[in-house]
Amino acid sequence: MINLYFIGSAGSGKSSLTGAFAGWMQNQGYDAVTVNLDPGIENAPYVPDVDIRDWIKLRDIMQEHGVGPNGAQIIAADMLALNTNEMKEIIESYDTDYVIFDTPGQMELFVLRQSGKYLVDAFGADRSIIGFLYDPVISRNPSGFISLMLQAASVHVRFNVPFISILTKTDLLADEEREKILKWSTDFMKLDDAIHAERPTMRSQLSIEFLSALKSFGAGQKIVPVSSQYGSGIEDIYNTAQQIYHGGEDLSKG
Ligand SMILES: Nc1nc2c(ncn2[C@@H]2O[C@H](COP(=O)(O)OP(=O)(O)O)[C@@H](O)[C@H]2O)c(=O)[nH]1
Ligand SMILES: [Mg+2]
Repeated sequence: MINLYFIGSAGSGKSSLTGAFAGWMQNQGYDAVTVNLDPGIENAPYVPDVDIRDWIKLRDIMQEHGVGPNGAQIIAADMLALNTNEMKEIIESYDTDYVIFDTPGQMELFVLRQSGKYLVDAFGADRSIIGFLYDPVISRNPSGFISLMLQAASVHVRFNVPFISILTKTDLLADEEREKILKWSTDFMKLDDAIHAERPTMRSQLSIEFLSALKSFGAGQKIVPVSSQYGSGIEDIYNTAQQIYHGGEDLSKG
């Protein structure tokens, strides 16, 4: 069983990709279970098999603690850890190859607070993969792209499990734009050129060293381009995940 966590900034496409990935698995005859960890999810684009909202209700938290929606999100994030054992039991009652986790809308709630790390460890860090989502709108500019690389590096440091970088919603990008972003992810000279074109005053030596340091933290690996809307690239995520834990062997079809 592989635990696949989709993590990324608000609106980067985590929920959509969770639905698209589970749908793709089903179409291939593979088995996958979806877990929604976002108590604030609205109009979920899939029906979660396991849903944190069965344990944690934002409205109840707001009433009980006298806080607004943002405060409730923070309390809810901390409450994740309290429900881990029960969720784990339910998830393990499924006989499945993949458990796909849709994480809270606000990435830092899952990445920086204790409970996210606690949950990933409790569910088995040694069979986990993090899919880090690059939002295409932010990735368009070199400064936005580098900011996301920094976030990716911080997620990687925090969880310390194998990592897949994913560029989402590629149907919104022109072909050249998509290729440009993918190139930046592997060719730091190109990225350095681009950031200097955007920020002429930045010192070159500094940025090359900086980008190399990022690389050593797991950022700067090849990015997998996907579109949840058109189902493109989903198979590449699956193949990469299989490569990480099963040496590239396919699952048996059920
Ligand atoms: N065009 C397009 N829009 C997408 C795609 N994936 C997600 N979206 C849209 O992006 C917005 C945020 O997606 P969502 O999955 O809720 O992001 P989350 O906040 O990270 O869970 C929604 O309006 C989605 O319909 C995609 O592949 N293509
Ligand atoms: Mg979501």
